[in-house]
Amino acid sequence: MILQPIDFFVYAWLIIAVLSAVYVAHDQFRYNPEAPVMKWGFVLVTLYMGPIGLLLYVMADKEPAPGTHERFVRPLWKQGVGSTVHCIAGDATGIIFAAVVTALLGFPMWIDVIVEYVFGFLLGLLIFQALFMRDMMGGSYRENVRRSFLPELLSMNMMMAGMAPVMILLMMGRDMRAMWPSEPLFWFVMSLGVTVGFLIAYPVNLWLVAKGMKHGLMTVRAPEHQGPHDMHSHDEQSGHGAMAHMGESHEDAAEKVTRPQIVALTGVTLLALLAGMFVPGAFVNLGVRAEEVRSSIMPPGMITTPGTPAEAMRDMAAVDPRKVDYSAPATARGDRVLAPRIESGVKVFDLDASVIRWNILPRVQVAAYAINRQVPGPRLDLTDGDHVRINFTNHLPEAATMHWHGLVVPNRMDGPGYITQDPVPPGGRYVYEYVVQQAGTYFYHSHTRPDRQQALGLYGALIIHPRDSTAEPQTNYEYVVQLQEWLNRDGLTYPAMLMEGGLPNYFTINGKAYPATDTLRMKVGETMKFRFIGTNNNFIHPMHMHGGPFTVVARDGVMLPVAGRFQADVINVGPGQRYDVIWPAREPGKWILHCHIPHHTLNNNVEEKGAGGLTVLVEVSP
Ligand SMILES: [Cu+2]
Repeated sequence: MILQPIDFFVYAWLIIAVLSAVYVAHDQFRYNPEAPVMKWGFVLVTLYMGPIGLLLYVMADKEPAPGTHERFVRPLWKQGVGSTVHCIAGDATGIIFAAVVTALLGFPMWIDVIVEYVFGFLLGLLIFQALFMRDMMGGSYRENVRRSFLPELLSMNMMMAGMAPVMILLMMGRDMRAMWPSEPLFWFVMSLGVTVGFLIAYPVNLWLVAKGMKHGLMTVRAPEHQGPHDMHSHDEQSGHGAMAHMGESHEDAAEKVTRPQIVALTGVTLLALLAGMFVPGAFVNLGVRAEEVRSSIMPPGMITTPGTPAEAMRDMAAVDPRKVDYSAPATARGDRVLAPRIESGVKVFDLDASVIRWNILPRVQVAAYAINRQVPGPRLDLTDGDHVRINFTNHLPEAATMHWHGLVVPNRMDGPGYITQDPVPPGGRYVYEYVVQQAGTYFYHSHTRPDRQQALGLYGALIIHPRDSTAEPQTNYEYVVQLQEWLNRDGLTYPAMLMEGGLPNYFTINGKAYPATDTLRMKVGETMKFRFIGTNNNFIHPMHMHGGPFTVVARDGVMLPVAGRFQADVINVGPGQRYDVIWPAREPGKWILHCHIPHHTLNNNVEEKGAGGLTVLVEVSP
């Protein structure tokens, strides 16, 4: 599934890698007179490095015309390529195998890199060098292990010095899918890591080949091409035997490898290795385990440091689009009144949380945490004294609870997760039951990680009428205003929060941004009660009405005594606050209700039809 624009490139790269490897395998085994171990080396390296591996093969090893391989592969740079290919094939196979296993076993990243190094080194040394090369080198297996140890160490150190930082920094960057082996991005990052490891290991291999300490490319021809010789005998221009001829080297003292050279080179490669493995730890948290963050994509601009725990990453991560289980029609509205079932005098409501696709504008979809497949969740229209039972079912990918904001309820019905109850796990259910003892404007919302869950849409209105309906001020109309901030970028929805990278770019009233918000219609002389609810998480929204002041008649569900009511044309609605205001239509025309933070009346910083976001149009006719 394509979640990010980069995914197109990732899939293309992986397909090209497989096709390239198939071509190289076909060509090597069918036509190219290369030693079997090198044939395998090129196939694996092409699988890991994709088009780069293919390029190396055709430039350095593929016989251009029959009988020319011996001459073609002679240049030192090609021998260096061969040596590096051979090293990388073994090392990278071990590293990738270890990376998959350590991810699945749930090791933290810092253990991953150590296990990867050990596996890569051992596979390179014991299998690819000592075992596969024994035929070429002659001698016993043990002898070959001893002889290969130093070249393998130097080469592997440099390989890992290049590969480790690429793996660590890309895996633990914004898109943590790269940490999990079932994600294509994991394989793409591995591919980039191997490619960088190849480049870093190349100079050392070049030197090792020049000094005759490692193999380069070889030519092995079938007996009919080779005449009476044994298949394993080397052409004198190729294979190990060729080393002595390379670079017109002579067996003189100036060309001999010295102990100081070996010591200095070993030291530098070890330093490079340690730097590659542990310097990235200055930037990312190497204590994170892949399974903790396996599908997290962090918002652009989120600050992660070595001290950022996996839980913080999950908290700010995008909703995984693969978890969406319903797409609401673009025209669907939230805040629908939910009719209760009456069971023995109890009003029973079913609230079901799940991940949905929701249009906040005709062309802008968010992935929302929704109740009963709408944003905001359904409105519960209650009356003071009602006995209610609410069956809360959680189909979200994380545990959740419901809280009845402002209501007096038994403590175990209050909803704060881990405080008054265990959070309801995915697939779980909890029954909230209480008798309503208040009247006014209230709301419900998630109280488990509300900074994430409520920001993604887990809230809805509780409108509670007094037993005596004449006890509240009467108006011609009522309109509930539920606010929300959204962060939606490149098709991914993140919970908007006041953190670096978490700032919202869309704003909605009742789940829609202007111009998709409702248009209210009234006549001059009629009155409208707006019930503002601070269902949003982050900002105080100064809600402003054009066309003259309104009268504030209630705050936080509590009716103000007549003497305490006041007129205003801006009311600051903070998170959790409610205000009931009554506005009389005085003049005909188009009057707008909007937040007075101008950024909140834009859609991703774009003005549409004169406004955006937190704006509602009131059309007053004469
Ligand atoms: Cu605002």
